[in-house]
Amino acid sequence: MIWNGNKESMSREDMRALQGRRLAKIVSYVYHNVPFYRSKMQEMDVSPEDIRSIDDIVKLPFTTKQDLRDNYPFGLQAAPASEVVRIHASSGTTGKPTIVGYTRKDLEVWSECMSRCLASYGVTREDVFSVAYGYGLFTGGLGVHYGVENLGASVVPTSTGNTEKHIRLIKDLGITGIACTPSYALHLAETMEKMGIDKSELKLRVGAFGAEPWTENMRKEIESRLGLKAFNLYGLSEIMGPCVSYECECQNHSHVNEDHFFPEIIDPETLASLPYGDTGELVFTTLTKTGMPLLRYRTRDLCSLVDEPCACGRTNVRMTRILGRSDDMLIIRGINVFPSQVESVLLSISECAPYYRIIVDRVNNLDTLTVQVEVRQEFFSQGFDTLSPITALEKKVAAALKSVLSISPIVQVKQPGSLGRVDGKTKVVTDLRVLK
Ligand code: DLL
Repeated sequence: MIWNGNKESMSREDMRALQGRRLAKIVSYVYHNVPFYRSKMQEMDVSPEDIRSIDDIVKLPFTTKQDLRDNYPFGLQAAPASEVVRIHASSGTTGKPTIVGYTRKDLEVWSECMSRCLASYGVTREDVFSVAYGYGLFTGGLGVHYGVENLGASVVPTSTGNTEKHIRLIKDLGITGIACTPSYALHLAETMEKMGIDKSELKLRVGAFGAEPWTENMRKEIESRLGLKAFNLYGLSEIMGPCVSYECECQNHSHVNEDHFFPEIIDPETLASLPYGDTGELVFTTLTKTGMPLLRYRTRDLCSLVDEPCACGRTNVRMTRILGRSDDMLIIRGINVFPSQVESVLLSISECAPYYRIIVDRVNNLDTLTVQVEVRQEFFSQGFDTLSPITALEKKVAAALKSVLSISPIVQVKQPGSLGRVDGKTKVVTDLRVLK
C-alpha cells in the first residue's frame, strides 16, 4: 500500500519544484540560525537568495562527520534548545559521538516517513510488530517504534537482548512483523531451530531489515528460515534514522523519501556531482528538518541512484544497495565502529603498546570483534611471563573498549613485537565476514 500517494507518487516535475521551494527555505533558515553554515556560505560567496531551484544545490557547501565533531555537541543545531524534544547520538570517528536533536515537527516527519516504509512492506493495522533494534541513543529502536504506532499496528518493543524470550514472544503473541539487523534475523532463525521451534508454528510474515549491509543471498536465507518476506530499510542518524529509504513490493532498489531528504551522488575524490546511474558517494540534504538540518551531508556510503519509474507506482527516486564505504567505518552488530576509536582507547591505557589488530568475524550469524594488542616491553619485563596480569589487562582493555564502543570485544594481549609489522606498521583491520 502507498501510505502517502500525494508525496510518493508525485510527478517528477512537481517533486523537483517542491524540493526547490523547500531547499530555498531551509538554506535561509540555516544561514540565519547556524553560524557554521553562514560562514561557510560567506566564504563561498553564496547567499540564500542564490538558491531558487533544486539545481542550485551544487552551489552549497558539503557537511562531513568531522564538521559535526568540530561543532560538538550542539554547534550545528538550528532550533533553540527549548524546541528540541529528543536527542540521539551515534558513533564519531574518535571518542566523541555525533549528537542529533529533533524538534516535535522532526519527530512527526520521522514517524510519517517510517510509516511510508512499513506500508510499502505491506504492514497494516492488523499486524503485531516486534521492534528488535536497540532502544536508546541508537535511532533504530525508537525510530521504527513510532512509525509502527503512527501506522496503527501494534508494537512490541523487544529491543535487543534475550533471544529465546524474544522467540517465545513471537510465538505466543502471534507476532507478524519484525524489525532488526539482518544478521540478528539469522541469529533468531538459528536460536529458533535450536529451541526446536519450526517456522510453521509462527505467524511472522514481514521483516524490516537494515542498519548494516546485507545481500540478496542473506535475504533468501532469512526468508526461507523465518518464513517471511524481507525488506530493506536504510537510514542514518545524522539525517533522521531509519526511514530515509525503503523497498517496495518490487524489491528493486530502495525508494528515497526525497520530499524530505534530497539525495545526490558525488565522486568522493573530486566532489563533483555524478549523474543518475553512476556509483559514488551518497550525499543528503535535509529539506524540512528544523532541529539539526544538514546541507549536503556526506554519508560515506557508496551506491547509485535510479530515476526510472518503478512498477509499484511510486515515483520517488531509488537508491541501490550500499556497495561499500568511502571511509574505514565498520558496522558490527549494527553498531558503527571506527578503528580510530579502538586506537584512542588502547593509547589511553599505559600498559598497551601502539601495535594492535582488529579482527571482525561472524560466528553463528553474530558479528564478533577481537582486538589484539601488544603489551609494552617495560610492563612485559615486569612479570607478564605469568598468566594472571595478562588476564587482568585483557579485562581492563575489554571494559574500556566496551564503554566507548557499546560492544563487548574479545581482547588478546600479545607479547611485544609479536604482531608483526608491515612497512613498520601492523595491518590494522581484518574483516573476515564474507557477505555471501
Ligand atoms: O543505522 C539507522 C538505521 C536503523 C537504519 C535501523 C536502518 C534500520 P547509524 O547508526 O547512524 O544509523 O548508521 C548509519 O549504517 O550510513 C550505512 O553505512 C549503514 N546502514 C544503515 N542502513 C543500511 C542498510 C542507522 N539498509 C549507517 N544497508 C549508514 C546497508 C546500512 N547499510
